[in-house]
Amino acid sequence: MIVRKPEDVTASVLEVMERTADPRLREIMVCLARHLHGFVREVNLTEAEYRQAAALLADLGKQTTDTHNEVVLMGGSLGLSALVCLLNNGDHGRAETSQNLLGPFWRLNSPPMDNGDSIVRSETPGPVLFVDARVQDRAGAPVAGARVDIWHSSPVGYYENQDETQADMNLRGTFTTDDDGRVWFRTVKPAGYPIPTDGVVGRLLAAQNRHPYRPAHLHALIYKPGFKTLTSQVYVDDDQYLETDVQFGVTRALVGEYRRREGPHPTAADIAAPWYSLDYVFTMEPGEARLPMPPIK
Ligand code: MBD
Ligand code: FE
Repeated sequence: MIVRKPEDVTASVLEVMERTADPRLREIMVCLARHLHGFVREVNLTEAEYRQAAALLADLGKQTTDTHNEVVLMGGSLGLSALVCLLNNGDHGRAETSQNLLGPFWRLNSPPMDNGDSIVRSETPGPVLFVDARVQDRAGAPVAGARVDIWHSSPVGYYENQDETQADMNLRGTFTTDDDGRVWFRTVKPAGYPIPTDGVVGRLLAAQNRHPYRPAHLHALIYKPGFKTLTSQVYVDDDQYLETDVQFGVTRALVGEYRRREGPHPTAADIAAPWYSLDYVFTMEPGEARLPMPPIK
């Protein structure tokens, strides 16, 4: 089509998108073209702004490495990962779900552990936390023999791979549920975590006067054939950033009750008060047991 007016561009792009061979890709490309063209019209995008947008997308790519993904961070900072998660789980957003964001710090080969073990592998100052978790199916029946891969930041807010003072795989470990669907272990209480702000995402946060914090959380990746692999996080209920998570990940169902204990620990005399305990129930949904691509090595 030889273009005579702006509407002609949109019409001829849509016509081309309609020729996409794969039906799902066709649906996506037609809708994407419609929204992108509509967006440019609605905000009256200028030529300078269009060039800036292109440079920004290129920067997102350039700032992404084997150990850092600026694109994923931006998706989270725009709430896209949270939205995609909720629309694809818990009966398409109609029911509560334990599913949540994977985040950028899951690693392969987290060490296998026995129930009762500690995942503190090098001196990590901070309040002791005992976690007792149960994995159930939608009917409430225990899921036995599930692999529960746990990882979290330290009490000062760094993941092991970002912090030279922590041993390799500190605050990471994989447990197996017993016949009652339970795993239990000892660790330290995680702290809120500031996402990196030295890239494009940092510029966005600065422009909007946003803090870079995620509320403190404990990650779990739960795997058992016959269930959809459960990517979950349990947020700390006394965290000041629960309402303003920079990645929009906090749901009601995932705020855990981290109970603060002032008295001595019943069995371990070496544990200083306050220490914490967390009891939490994860619910697995039917679906495919498939591990994600590790975001880092
Ligand atoms: C994190 O620790 C995290 O869990 C997510 C989802 C995004 C950035 C950092
Ligand atoms: Fe995290």
